[in-house]
Amino acid sequence: MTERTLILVKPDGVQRALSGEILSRVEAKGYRLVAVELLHASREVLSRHYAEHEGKPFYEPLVEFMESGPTLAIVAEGERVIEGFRSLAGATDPTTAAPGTIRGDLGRHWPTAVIQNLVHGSDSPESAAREIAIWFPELSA
Ligand code: IDP
Ligand code: MG
Repeated sequence: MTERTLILVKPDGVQRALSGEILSRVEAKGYRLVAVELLHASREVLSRHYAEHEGKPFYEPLVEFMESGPTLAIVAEGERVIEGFRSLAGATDPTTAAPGTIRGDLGRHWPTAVIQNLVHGSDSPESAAREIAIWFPELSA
């Protein structure tokens, strides 16, 4: 069954000019781009997007980092794209993320309170539907 996922190239990825490289990996894997938009996320959008992390020690640094510059928001489509993109992205910690993944090949640790790891990808069909409605309400109407 075809599904959709929300992918974000976070501000570190946009700032490092890796948007094209990351989009290219999504396309090269065979997924279809449904929507792509460069935007500066508001705190309102970010607090909804990261609601599950509210109260954690890295929550405020995470939201501040995501507010610090433009993000490339993407909806991609294909069979099993949700787990497929999580696999392309690699583990949360970029230092130990497997080589061959976006985080493993392009990411590293920086001296910041939040882990900067270039991308976000929805982790389940429920998260994908919820997150697409936050970032691209026009696609969920
Ligand atoms: P994920 O992005 O791999 O799904 P989550 O656990 O959902 O990881 O965390 C969301 C984001 O919050 C991560 O991508 C990373 O930027 C940041 N983060 C997660 N855990 C930590 C931590 O322990 N310290 C600092 N930042 C973290
Ligand atoms: Mg997550």
